[in-house]
Amino acid sequence: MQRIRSEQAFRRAQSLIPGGVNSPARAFGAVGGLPLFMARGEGPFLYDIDGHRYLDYIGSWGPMILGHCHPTVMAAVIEAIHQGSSFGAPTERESEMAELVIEAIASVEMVRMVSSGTEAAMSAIRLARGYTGRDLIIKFAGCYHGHVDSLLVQAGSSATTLGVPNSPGVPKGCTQDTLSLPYNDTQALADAFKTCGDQIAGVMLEPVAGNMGLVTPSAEFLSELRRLTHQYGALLVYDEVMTGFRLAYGGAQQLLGQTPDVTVLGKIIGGGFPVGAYGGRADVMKKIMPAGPVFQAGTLSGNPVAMAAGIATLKELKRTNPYPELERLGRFIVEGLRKAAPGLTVNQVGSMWTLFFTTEPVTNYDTAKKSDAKKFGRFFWAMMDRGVYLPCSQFEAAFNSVLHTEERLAETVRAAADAIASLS
Ligand code: KE4
Repeated sequence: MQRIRSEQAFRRAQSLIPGGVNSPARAFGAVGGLPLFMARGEGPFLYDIDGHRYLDYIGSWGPMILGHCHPTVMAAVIEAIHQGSSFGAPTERESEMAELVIEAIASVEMVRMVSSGTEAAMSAIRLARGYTGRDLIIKFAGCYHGHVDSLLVQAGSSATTLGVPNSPGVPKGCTQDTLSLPYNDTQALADAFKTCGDQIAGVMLEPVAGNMGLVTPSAEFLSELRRLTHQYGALLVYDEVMTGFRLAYGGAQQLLGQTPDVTVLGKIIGGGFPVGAYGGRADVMKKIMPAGPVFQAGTLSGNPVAMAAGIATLKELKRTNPYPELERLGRFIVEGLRKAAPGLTVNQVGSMWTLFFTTEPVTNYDTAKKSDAKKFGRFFWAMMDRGVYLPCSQFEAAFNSVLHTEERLAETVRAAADAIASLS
């Protein structure tokens, strides 16, 4: 498949933007080849600037659960933009968004809007430290919480893909208070709390991990997380930037029957616009300035146009409740992929899934890294040539939208069988 215009566009971008992209995950470093430049999205499809159509399983890395150019979301954005794009003053749309989030997620009593998942995660960490007066933060290898200095230790997502366990430019002072433990390892967790439990401000994790590929938590891991954080007075922070409003209207925590102290959100709540949020127990959130002493601010926080997109998206999800069908169709494609790729591991929750090029179970970062990432790269391009746009890394999750019908998923399964046969 010729992609001349993307090649030209990439060459131009490389002289202007570091690596030619504004986020490393898009550079195709993990799969080789040159990134595609997109012209537009429509429903479940993306169209590159060479005119090729792809069934989109990235969905902007999660936000586009309703598909591209959803009419209700577009109408809300157009109405909002005619009233102005940004005021730097409070608007009622921010309260409407806050009400929707608080109503949807039982553990969230108050919420603060910011402009990205990274900003939300960074603020949640500052809040945990400010609320407890402690410094230590626990995270888990393979989980990614944005490019937060103190959390760029064994990050998942593109940091994993680039093989950079922690980034240059992060002073050791930023990470000396960060413990990175293996995901799903209750013994390591118990040992950490036994050793320094009274210094731990918070524990942050992806309750269902998407940034090492899709990895699910064990019930024991989740209950130990809640028990130990309660016992030692640390805050339990669920990073639901990816899973919030994706796996259930109430997020992964609703699906898993868990109650964290703080929840970090992003992606879907912006409906494709730059929105992040962090929320949780009122007594904790009231520590945030100007209600409390913990500083956090943002010029475009709660931007009215972005709020309009997010509100329209959440209202559509609340009205249609697509989650049972997303789960059914998630199982449908995974069963098909297991037949198309006998022996390979496929993990799935709801509309998130990952085909790992390994025959072993994938339950944490180390087992995920046993996958043959090079073979995944060849599979990625074989699927691209068959009109299927998968996440461009073995260590990412694929996302079905509500417009990924059974027929389209079946086409993907047929393409996968053909692609895998072409690899041998
Ligand atoms: P943003 O700052 O990219 O909005 O959110 C950071 C973030 C925080 N927490 C979780 C669980 C996340 O998945 C992310 C961002 N996800 C990546 C993809 N795995 C975004 C893609 C990219 O970096 O370009």
